[in-house]
Amino acid sequence: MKFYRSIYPMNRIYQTLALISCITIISCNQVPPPKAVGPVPSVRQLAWHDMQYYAFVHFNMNTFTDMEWGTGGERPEQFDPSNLDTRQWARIAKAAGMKGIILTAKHHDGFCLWPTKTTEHSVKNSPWKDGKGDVVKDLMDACREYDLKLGLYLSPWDRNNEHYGTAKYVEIFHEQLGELLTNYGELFEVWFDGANGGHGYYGGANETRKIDNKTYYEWDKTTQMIRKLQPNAVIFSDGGPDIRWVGTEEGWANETNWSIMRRDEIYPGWPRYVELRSGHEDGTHWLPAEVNTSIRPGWYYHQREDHQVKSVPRLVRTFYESIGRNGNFLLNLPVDARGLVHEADSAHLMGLKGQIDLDFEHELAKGNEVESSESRGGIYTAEKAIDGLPSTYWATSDTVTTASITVSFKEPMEINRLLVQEYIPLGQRINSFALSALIDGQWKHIDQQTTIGYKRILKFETIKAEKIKVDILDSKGPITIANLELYRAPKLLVEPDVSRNREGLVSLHVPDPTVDLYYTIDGSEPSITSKLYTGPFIGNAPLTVKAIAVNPDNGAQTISVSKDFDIVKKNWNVMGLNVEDELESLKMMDGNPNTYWATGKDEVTIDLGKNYNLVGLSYWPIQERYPFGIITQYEFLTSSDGQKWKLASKGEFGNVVNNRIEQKVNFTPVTGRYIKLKAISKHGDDPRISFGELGVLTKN
Ligand code: FUL
Repeated sequence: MKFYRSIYPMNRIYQTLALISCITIISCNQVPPPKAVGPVPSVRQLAWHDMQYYAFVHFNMNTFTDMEWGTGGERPEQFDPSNLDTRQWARIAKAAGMKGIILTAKHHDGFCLWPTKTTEHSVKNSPWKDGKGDVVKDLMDACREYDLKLGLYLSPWDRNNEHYGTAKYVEIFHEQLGELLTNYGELFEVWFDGANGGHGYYGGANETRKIDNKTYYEWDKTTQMIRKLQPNAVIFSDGGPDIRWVGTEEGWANETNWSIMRRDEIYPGWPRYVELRSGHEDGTHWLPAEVNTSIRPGWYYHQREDHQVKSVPRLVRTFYESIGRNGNFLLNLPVDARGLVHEADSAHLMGLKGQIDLDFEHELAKGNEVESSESRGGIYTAEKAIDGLPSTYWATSDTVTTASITVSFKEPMEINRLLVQEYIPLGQRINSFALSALIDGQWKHIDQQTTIGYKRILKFETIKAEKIKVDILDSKGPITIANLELYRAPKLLVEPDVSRNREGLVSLHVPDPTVDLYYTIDGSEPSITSKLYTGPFIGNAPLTVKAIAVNPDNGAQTISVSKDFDIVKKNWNVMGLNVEDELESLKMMDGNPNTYWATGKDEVTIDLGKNYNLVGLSYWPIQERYPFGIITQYEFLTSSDGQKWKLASKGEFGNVVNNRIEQKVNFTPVTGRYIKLKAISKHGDDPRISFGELGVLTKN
């Protein structure tokens, strides 16, 4: 009894507490959420936003014909991968942190990667798996195994089909779409390319056919089919209806990027594609941007681009300029003729993953004190912005469109990234915001930007802040912030690039200028006791530069890179040119193989300025996306007086077209002041010969 009595009052307390909390919950819930502002995303669009990063795979007939746009006149027998393994694609995509794969089921040349009933131009007539294969099905199975979503690219333009341009082809196109929508499980995205009409094989007609992209394909019908057969799939095209192209294939969105557009003006077909980069602030439809780019210069695999896979720093930049600017990142992997993602591509992908994982390893805002200048109360308090849950959010009162949110740290905190997300189920509202920090008791302005949307990431120099404040300066309605995260990313540590210009100035370069660089020029291995790089230095004589990059924060360092330079080209002069051409010709002697010079003659003669003991030559082929005039067989002559010539070397630059790296040839030493490189044969139909860079070797 005593016991009963003693707990009785406790029971009363619990009851009262329960009542209070009930009232609180009820009253909290009575604070209504803000109303939507402008267009809002559909459920399928919301799911797509969460995809963030996924792979494009361009693999089809072009992989075997070494083309980007096949004519349509190819034969199914040409499709013959030696070792096609879609599980390898999926394994790599998964390991890279991607959430899905979109495959070119049919590209403009019309070849179908699945055994369609609609045409003979498909895998069923190829030697691959004796015509019994189905690449789309294989990829569907691989995606299931690796828990990835599948999307399909179906080119409306078909340069193979004889009926292209007539109503019959549109029926065929719809039938192909129907097959893809029905037989391959759930799709997350259907991708319609914008390129349309023009010259093609068209069943042997070899002519130009033009169609009206707005009306010809009966887009209403394709949309209805997709909605019916794949209700969760978003539809991509230049202008929607669900997802838009970002208006460039270089891999970036504008800093200002609205997920809304005046869609009825732009869909279908849209000539003013530059506006796709930012969207429309007064958009009428939710139409977010997908940033598609390739990991190589081309969409399809070309062996000649094996050394041009985008570097990890370049990919990291693309990540920040797509996902960090309110876009999804669709990164293309050109699968090669074996049917595999190339080793170089996979290595760079993992490099990107490694760096992004490091950049976002420790979130620093959560668990700290947070306050806002205003909140609508209820469940919409500032805490909700840093609770790590995207479904809860801080929101202001209906009339408040300017407000700030401040995170205070117990100890000053090093920070260099802000990640912020609006609660987009209620629309995208913010069109101006600023970031400031309390450093040593003083408020300091860090950055001011425009839109946020689903996700915005700001990068800035590392600061040590007592507080961080985000000021929303302008919003189209009450503010909603679902997420505010802070990070301290480590420095981007990659090996330095070493170059020397025509004047003999040696430069070291890394993407992060706050990293320290150390170098040697005596052949020894560099370390942190070697010379610290403070700017370009003179390296006139032949020399070897070795360099490392070191993170001053933690002493981490890269492996060393080593670069040999021979004599300086300052006094070199291409003979027999007018002044204008002379200036242009410097591009073959500027130390930069990415600039080129081309000449209509089949040889080039250079005065080196004085006699040298020559032991070899070096030739960088042109690095342009569409190369021409690469010398494949050569003769190299030397002379002391420019009159009498001696043949120093002749031969072939083997595989130089496919693998456009520097060609170095040694020969029996000879003294000479004049050199002549003759093209005995060259690549391509262009009458010119081209040079990325030409050099001589004076030491072995
Ligand atoms: C472009 C196409 O023409 C390219 O070949 C590639 O498929 C790219 C993704 O879209 O418009």
